[in-house]
Amino acid sequence: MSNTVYVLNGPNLNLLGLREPEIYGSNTLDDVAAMLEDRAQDLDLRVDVRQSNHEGHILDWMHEAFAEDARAIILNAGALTHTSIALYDAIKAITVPVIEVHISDPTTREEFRHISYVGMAAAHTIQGHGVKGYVEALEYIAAL
Ligand code: CA2
Repeated sequence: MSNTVYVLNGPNLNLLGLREPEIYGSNTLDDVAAMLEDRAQDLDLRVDVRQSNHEGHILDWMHEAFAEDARAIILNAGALTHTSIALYDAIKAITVPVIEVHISDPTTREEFRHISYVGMAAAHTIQGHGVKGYVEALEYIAAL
């Protein structure tokens, strides 16, 4: 098994820190990548942080993580969380543990965010802890 953790971010997360700071805070995705790289060093892990607005890219990256025998996947699938059975199937199909992360807590927001297909298949979920939830997910993976 490699020591690489894929950190996959779905639709609109390229806007992190630039829009809706009252919900998602003011850190950008580059800031999150820097935080994770920092923590990964201490934990003897490597992070590969990616973002796409296209569901197929996220699916292809999950398959890549499986083919590369990655340590784990941290997945913030954005709104695809609440719609994508394809992501559910991908998580079930691969043996790489998937940790679901949400910056906000979708269960306290609009009802359409209350279902998580990702969460139905993921090994663990961290939500509502802001961007530090990504670092917590990395620590969780290091302890597996
Ligand atoms: O809280 C989260 O991390 C979410 O996954 C974010 C998604 C939302 O659809 C989920 O319900 C919960 C939305 C991503 C939109 O990303 C933006 C980030 C900053 C500013 C604007 C949009």
